[in-house]
Amino acid sequence: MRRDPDGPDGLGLDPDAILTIQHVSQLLMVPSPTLRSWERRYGVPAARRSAGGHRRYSHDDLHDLRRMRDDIARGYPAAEAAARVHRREITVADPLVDRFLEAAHRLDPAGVRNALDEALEEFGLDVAVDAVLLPALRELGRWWQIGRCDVAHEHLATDVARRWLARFTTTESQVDQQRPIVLSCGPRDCHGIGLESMAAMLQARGWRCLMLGAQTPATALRLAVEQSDAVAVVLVSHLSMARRSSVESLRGCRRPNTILFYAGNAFLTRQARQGVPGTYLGTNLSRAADLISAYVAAEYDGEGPVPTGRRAIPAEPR
Ligand code: B12
Repeated sequence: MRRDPDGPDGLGLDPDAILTIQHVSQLLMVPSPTLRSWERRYGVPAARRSAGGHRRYSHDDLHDLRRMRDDIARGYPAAEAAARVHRREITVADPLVDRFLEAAHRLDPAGVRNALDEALEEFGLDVAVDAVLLPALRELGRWWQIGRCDVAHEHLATDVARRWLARFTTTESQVDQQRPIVLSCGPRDCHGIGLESMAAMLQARGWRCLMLGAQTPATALRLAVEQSDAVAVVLVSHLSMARRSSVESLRGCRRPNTILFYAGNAFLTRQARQGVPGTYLGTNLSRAADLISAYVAAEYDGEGPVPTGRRAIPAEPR
């Protein structure tokens, strides 16, 4: 996977992109023979075929395969993981979003935490973040805007969310020989939950992360990248008024062997991504975490340490 430093939108993230089995295998770090046997044995997914009969995967297929991989990594037998994929979890996550919101509205931190813990238990970290935590925070923002809740409810929910995410981001790094992934908000940005969620997902995938967090000056980010010889940078900016200083900060990090990634509502439109160095990560965090993993693994080209967190998916017999 050759990366283009001034990256177009990551191919892996264009929702309309149709992917080959090689690309899916690289993105998910699942061997192609395993992907073929999952389809043959469990119908996950029912991939379309090209004129030449080759499998062609949509993003929904990628999502299903990611669920299958994560559930097996969490110890589910393949057949049960496939059944859960076919059951489509999103509908099941919604009640947990409601419970998160109701608990925040009652100023009940334990209730908020329990909703997140149940999502983690039921679906694992990736889906708990993408299908429960972030939608709940977005909805809380909408409630604040229509006057249905107060900033107090927002602050309480944010505090519980940050403590919950901190459980997955240990400071003592098991892989301190690894060149780190540096995570930072733009110099004028305070919205860091997306970034902290990404740190949790990357650490769960075995990558070493250095978190600089909210309102990081460009000079501080550059120093951290240089001093740690960072393998990658993830910069998040959420407010359009903060976009320019964030792009400057990202530009300041350009160096030969550091991969640049960016995300956040400040970059939602293609126009806002014009001239921004690096690869845009989109709005699905688990998909972005897989893309960062694939790029960083390619950067190591197998020379460097292999991620430790996730159990490798064994190659299935042909
Ligand atoms: C919690 C919160 C705060 C907290 C942040 C605490 C923290 N440590 O993060 C505090 C109280 C500090 C705060 C402050 C402000 N906030 Co505020 N905040 C929110 C709230 C409720 C949730 C934010 C959140 O975490 N959302 C979850 C995120 C991650 O999900 P998302 O927004 O859908 O993001 C998607 C994509 O952007 C992308 N993404 C986002 N982050 C990342 C990271 C990675 C790695 C990747 C791959 C993708 C990704 O994927 C996400 C999911 O699809 C939002 C409401 C909302 N709609 O989100 C308002 C909101 C963002 N805030 C808003 C505003 C206006 C402010 C203030 C200016 C208010 C003020 N007057 O002071 C300040 C600005 C501070 C600053 N300089 O940044 C507005 C922004 C409007 C706009 N212009 O876009 C919102 C939308 C509220 C509203 N409804 O109006 N806020």
